[in-house]
Amino acid sequence: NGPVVAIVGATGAVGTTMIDIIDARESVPWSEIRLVASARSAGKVLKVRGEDVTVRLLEPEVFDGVDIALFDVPDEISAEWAPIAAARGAVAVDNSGAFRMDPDVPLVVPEVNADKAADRPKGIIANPNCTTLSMMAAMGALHREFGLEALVVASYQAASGAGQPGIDRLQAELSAVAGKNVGQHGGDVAAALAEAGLGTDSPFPAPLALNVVPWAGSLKDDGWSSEELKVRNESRKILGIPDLKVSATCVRVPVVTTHALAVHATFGREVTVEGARKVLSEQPTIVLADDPAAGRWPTPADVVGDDPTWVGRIRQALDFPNTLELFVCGDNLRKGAALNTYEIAETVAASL
Ligand code: 2RA
Repeated sequence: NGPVVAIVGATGAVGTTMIDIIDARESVPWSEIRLVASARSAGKVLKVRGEDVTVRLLEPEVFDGVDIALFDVPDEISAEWAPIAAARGAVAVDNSGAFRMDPDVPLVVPEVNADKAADRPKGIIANPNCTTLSMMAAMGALHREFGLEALVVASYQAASGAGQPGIDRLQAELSAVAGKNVGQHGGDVAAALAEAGLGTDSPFPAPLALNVVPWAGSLKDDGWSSEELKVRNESRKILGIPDLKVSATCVRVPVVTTHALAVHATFGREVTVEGARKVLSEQPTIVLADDPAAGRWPTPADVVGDDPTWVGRIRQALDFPNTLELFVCGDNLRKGAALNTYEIAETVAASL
């Protein structure tokens, strides 16, 4: 009989993507897939691999008999409940920010550092933030070959990074501006949203429809956003380069799902575009879409719903030695969240 897996937060944007991923797998190792959520969603019935599963309430006893518990819930819920699951004998794989930088919690991207999943003194494994994660398969592969030294990143982050409320808000804003003469002189997006009854109680700090917003997360010291610091700190931990130079600017764009990143990556060894293309084309979880003459490059619209990370626009920086420019797109709900969490669970299950 296989291990028992629990999905905590099964009814959220990431939880439901997790169920889609499980449904699409040819086979799964689990003898039971337990769905868990807060009182608001407990009792709902969801289909998993063709069978009705009733969502159970998040309470300590729900982890009895569970081997691996996947958490797709806000930081404060994970902070409280992942240790409870671990104390009841489960390996907790957590997709929140609660444990990512804890030195006793590995931060795992299976293509890059699967070996770290075995060293989990707290019984907890963390899944990276979706923005960092979107470039990790590519950066890990290039680092192994060319020795990464510095990253300068600008993100183009989708609304679903803010969960279902982010998706709902962007869709409502798009409906409010559709067909209206706004976004040019004399047409004010904010006024159109107000006219449509959309208040300022948005997951985003400015209108997102017809706009780009240079902010994601919360305010940290010296004007940095929490999201930008996550890109720096998590990249260092995952790649195992404590002194990696990283500078990020995180931007929200009116895309529903799939984060994109423009990456300026400097290496310690000589790197060529052809060499990078060869390395990336050999990775099973990367799609190389890099033929500008044919108009082939990654866009979120191509990548949404896809498991691999797509990479293109690979150029040798003209004024920076051993430096490449790349454009990377990854579905933030799949590889950026649910898929990577599930792949960690598969890695752990294989070792039980
Ligand atoms: C965002 N990266 O896009 C965050 C979510 N984890 O908002």
